[in-house]
Formats: sequence, structure tokens, C-alpha cells
Amino acid sequence: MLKTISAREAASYINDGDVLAFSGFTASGAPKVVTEALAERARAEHESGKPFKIGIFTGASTSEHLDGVLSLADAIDFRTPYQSNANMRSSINAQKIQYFDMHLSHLAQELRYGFYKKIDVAVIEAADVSENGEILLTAGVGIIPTAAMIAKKIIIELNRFTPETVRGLHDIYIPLDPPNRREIPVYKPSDRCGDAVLKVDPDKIIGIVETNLPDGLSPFTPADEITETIGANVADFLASQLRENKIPSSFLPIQSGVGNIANAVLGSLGANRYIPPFEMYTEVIQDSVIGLMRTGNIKFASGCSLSLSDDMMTEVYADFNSFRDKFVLRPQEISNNPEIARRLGLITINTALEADIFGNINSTHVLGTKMMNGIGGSGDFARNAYISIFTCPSVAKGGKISAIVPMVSHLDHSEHSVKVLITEQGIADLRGKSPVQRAQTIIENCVHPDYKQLLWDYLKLGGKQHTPHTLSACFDMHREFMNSGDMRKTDFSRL
Ligand code: 0RQ
Repeated sequence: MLKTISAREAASYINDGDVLAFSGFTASGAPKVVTEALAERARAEHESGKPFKIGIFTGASTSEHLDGVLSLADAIDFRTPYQSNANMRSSINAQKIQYFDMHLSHLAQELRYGFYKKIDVAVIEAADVSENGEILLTAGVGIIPTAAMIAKKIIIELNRFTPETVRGLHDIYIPLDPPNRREIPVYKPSDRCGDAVLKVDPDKIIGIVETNLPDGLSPFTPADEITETIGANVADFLASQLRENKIPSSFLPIQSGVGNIANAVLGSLGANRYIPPFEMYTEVIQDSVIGLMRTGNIKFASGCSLSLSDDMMTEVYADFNSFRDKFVLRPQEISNNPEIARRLGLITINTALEADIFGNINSTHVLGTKMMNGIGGSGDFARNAYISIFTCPSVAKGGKISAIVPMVSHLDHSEHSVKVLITEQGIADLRGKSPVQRAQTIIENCVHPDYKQLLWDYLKLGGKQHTPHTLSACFDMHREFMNSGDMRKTDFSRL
């Protein structure tokens, strides 16, 4: 018989040095109260002079209730695969937390392969749980199907905020591992191949903690002029590809990253009259998707989480019957699966922090050293896309940083995975171009006017080489920013 316990009692089963896995993907579906109790426990242990730190596997970023409180309580030993919490980011960059960044689709299989520490406890947010161990998940899936299978013990957070009517939203499927793996039978975004519920061994369940809390996501800031222009450029580019028959006339499924730019891009795709109604095969389903479903621009969305603001989530849950046949939520191993991305022919749109003139992308490290969030799913999709697009504003920090530099200060996506670069300045189609041709296209079309001459000067310095780099000067713009606080003061003409 499953028993109800308090969050504090649940936390008492977790020991210093344990490794935990949490359900969810972004704040959606991530546990909320056991983690708060755990942070309290860690603080109490530290006050009495005892060590208390845990290792953490999650789907992606989480929320203040998890990454926020546990990093503030100095309760984390290691963390993977993606995060976006300000406290956690500071702790990672101060080496207080050992963070390793990885492709989101890799984590579940690598846990099964035994590459990492064993999971002691999986904490799972559920909308329902039965005595025989059938768990109805909430708004995010992440790595939890695999984590629940291999964890020694399980704690359930039964969150009454998610109505049981969401039964059928999820498709839980774990592939066989090599050498026995077969193709994953998903041939279009709406195909299902697994179960509506997660099945776990009920003997592993320590107890159920009851909650009634929203995920706590806020709406995105409305698109500004820059993000709107980037979005319009993406939509114009895709419309041109349709006209030139480079994309089938029925269009192809879209994958789009998270954040304000991604939101603006989706809005522009919906507003462009040449883009037909489309499907999504992506990881995060954001507010803009719901708006575009209502206007008929998006027909279906497959993802790993419904990362909706609290108000939008309440609306969707209240009207779930109208959305029932429009979504499926999958484990990230499937939502981000390279085999499926390649098969479906995804048009992928992800965000860069920094790009270089040859088309390499840095999505994760500020000035090559400080971790921002992590690579997330961008690599899963970009490498295997039909067309892989990267977007970013051409400048950051009020123009003092050019997002386009001679050489990226950290590499996440190499030139081979980047087919098109788009900023508010314009579109650089890099397909079929040599390094020097790519550099000319990027400088001409994507670089901010304040930095164009500087980057032409840099390119000239390289002379006649296949990739005209000058190793003694390739980080001069970064160095200038660290010295004077403004990349515009770089001077390549002195060399
Ligand atoms: O800092 O907020 O202090 O001003 O970086 O930049 O323009 O607000 O962009 O919020 O969309 O985030 C790449 C981080 C972009 C994100 C990244 C500074 C800039 C600002 C944020 P401030 P913006 P966004 C789905 C797919 C990787 C993973 C991925 C990301 C802050 O999109 O994490 O795509 N992507 N996953 O001022 C120094 C530069 C900078 C810079 C911007 N060149 N140098 N700082 N900034 N460019 C996600 C999942 O997998 C769940």
C-alpha cells in the first residue's frame, strides 16, 4: 500500500553523497517541495558542521524550487545536463558545483549504459499514481522514464494542479540499447509508439508527497524590434526556400529553441502568409505555440514539455479536450532523437551567443570561460536537420560586444552543422560556400555596421589561406572587451 508522507520525511531518506534524478523538463514537471525540504535539510546539516551534498541529473533546466534553492543551500556536488538558474550559474562559474554540459538526447541512454554514478533516488512529479506503480506524468517528461527504471528508490510528488484529464498526453518509450536497438517507429510528429503512463516497480516507491502548485513560469517579454526583425528574416528565408522548391510545398516540421528570440521567430512564421500551417517536432512547447494553434498556423506539436506560463497552462488544462489531439510529450531521448530528426527532415532554429565569420557557433560560454546555460538540445537537432538555422542579435551589451567575431571563444556547433546564420541585419546562407565565401557572406549580411570594417580588416590579415585566420589576432576583439569594455576599439589595421 503506497503511503503519504511529508516533504520533510521524504528528504530524510536522502543522504549526503546520494545521486538524485528529477522528473520534468524546464520548470515543467519538475518536483517542487521535496527539493525545498532537501535544501532545508542541507542547511541544517551544514549548520551542525556536517557535509551534505547531492549529485543531480535532470531533463534540462528546472526552477527556483529545485536548482535555485539547492544551489543557494550549497547542497549540490555535480549537475548535468542544462541549467538556467542565476544562483546555480554563479556556483558553477565559481567551481562550487561540478557541472558537465551534454546533448540532452544523450543523457538517458548514457545513464543506462552505466557511464555515470548510480541513481539512488528518483523524484517524480505525477498527476496520478496507482498501487501497481503506474504514474501519470505532468507537464514535462525529461529523463525520468530511464531514471525511474534504474533508480534504487522513488519518491512521488503528487501535484493536484495537473488534472487527471491529461491522460493520453504522454508517449513513454525507452529504446532497446545496442546491439539490440531497432528503429524508433516515429514517422510523423503525431506518431505514438509507447505508453500513456510511466510504469515503475511499486516496491521502490518510498512514499507520496501531496502538492498543488503551478510550475511558476512567467510569460515571455513581448518581441522587441530586434527579435521581431530576426523572426521576420527567418520567415522570409523559409518562404524563399519554399518558392525555390528547396523545401517541399507541404512544408516540414519545425524545431525551435527556447527564449525570446525563439518566441518571436514562431510568431513571424505564423504571420507570414507564404508559410503553410505546420507541425512541430521540438523539445519545448512555449506559449506562442498555443496562440498559433488557435489561429490554425500550427497543426500539431511533439515535445518533451509544455513549458507554458501559469496563466496559459491554466487555460490549456481547462480546455484540454480541444488540445488533446494536438500535443504529445515524449522522453527527451525521443523528442530530441537524431534518427527521428533526420527522418522527419526538421527545420531547426536555435540561438547562438556568438558566431564566427566562418560559421562556427558558441551557444554556451560567455567570453569562452563562463557557462551560460548549456548546449541543451541545440546539437541534437542542428547536426541532424534538413536545414539548420542559427539566430542571434548582431550585437550584445548595448553594442559593446559583436556577436560575430573572428573566432568563437568556445565551440558548440561547428561550421558543418550550421547552414544558415540570421541576425536582425540579414541572412547568410552558408550552404555550398568555402570558408572565405562564408566569411564574406556573414560580414556583408549579418554583422552590425559598427563592426563590418573591423571584420573585413581581420579577414584581409589572413591573406590567401584556405581558412584565413591569424592566430595571433583571432581573439583581439575579446581581449579588447576585457581591457576597455568595448570591442569597437579593436584595431586590426595596426598589424
Ligand atoms: O545577457 O540578460 O545579462 O543582458 O546573453 O541573451 O539575447 O537575451 O538571448 O535569452 O535567447 O539566450 C544562447 C543563452 C540565448 C540561449 C542563449 C548575453 C545577453 C544577455 C542572453 P543579459 P539574449 P536568449 C533549447 C535549445 C543554448 C541551448 C539551446 C541558450 C544573455 O538560447 O542557452 O539553444 N541556448 N537549446 O546580453 C556575451 C555575447 C553575448 C552575450 C548575448 N556574444 N557575449 N554576452 N549575451 N550574446 C533549450 C533546451 O534545450 C531546454
